[in-house]
Amino acid sequence: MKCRVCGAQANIRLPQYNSALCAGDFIAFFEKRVSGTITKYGLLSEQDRALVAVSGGKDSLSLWHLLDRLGFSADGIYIDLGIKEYSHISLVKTRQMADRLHRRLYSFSFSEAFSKGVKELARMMKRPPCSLCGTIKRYVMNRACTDYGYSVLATGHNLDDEASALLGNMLHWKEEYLWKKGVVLEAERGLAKKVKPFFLCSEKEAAAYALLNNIDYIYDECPYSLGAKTLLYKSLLNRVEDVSPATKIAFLKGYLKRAKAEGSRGQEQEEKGSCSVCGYPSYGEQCNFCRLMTKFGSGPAVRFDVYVPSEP
Ligand code: Q46
Ligand code: ZN
Repeated sequence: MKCRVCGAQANIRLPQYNSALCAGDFIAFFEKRVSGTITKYGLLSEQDRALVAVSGGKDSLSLWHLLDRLGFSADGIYIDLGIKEYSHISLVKTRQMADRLHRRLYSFSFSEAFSKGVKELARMMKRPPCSLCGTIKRYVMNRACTDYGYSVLATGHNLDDEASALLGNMLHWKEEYLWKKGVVLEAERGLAKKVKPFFLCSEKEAAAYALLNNIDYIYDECPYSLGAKTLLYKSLLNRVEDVSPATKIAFLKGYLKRAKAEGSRGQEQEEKGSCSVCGYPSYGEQCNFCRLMTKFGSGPAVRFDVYVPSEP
């Protein structure tokens, strides 16, 4: 198998592009694709200050590294869920990347804020861990953007994450979520712009990029991640992809075209009011986060630890 660009021994096969590439040409190809997504969908400009949501996994650390390579000014935000060994290793990996890039890393700790990890807090609040975690993470990451003056929050969601979530929403006709997936969610009252530069890049590509750039990431996923259904949808899509390469990309690109026509965000904005506590957009009198905090018994005291790597 030869590299399609230089003819040397290829290191990675990319059937979805009918191609195979050596390490150097794959890195260049991957960076160009992400750069193309950023330009095409208007994700970032040179004036933006971005915050990358980093978990210590391959996608988010590759994204942080890649944005830095492309010359974007990007710091990191890490949420410590208080899951013993997993959270400890994740924090070490994210700090390593902050050191490598000489970038700031903000972190928010469940244990410090609530004296409990995500599992214990979820049990106390009688909520599934991921639902509670999602509410808190969304609020906290946005707060980090607004408190420290970042215009964009970038996440490492990849093609496989997005395609499986979309398939799940379609199979169950979850109309309320169906048209809300996208490469970009524009800023609105108090909410920072959110972007997904890896939207059209597969999990395998992100893993190869991490490996070829010696990015040290945590292999384990969050223990609450990947419910049985998400795993099933991912494996079904992979089986289709094996027989018919590029199906996943076509699925998401087709979706993006239709979602644009739906223009769901505009409608949604008109229907939403403001949270009486924090002022963020909310369907009810209080937003999900503030309701949670009221139930927890304290106000939304959100504090960040700021890690500043020493100069090179
Ligand atoms: S929601 Fe659930 Fe994730 Fe939170 S508890 Fe882990 S898996 S981290 S994306
Ligand atoms: Zn609120």
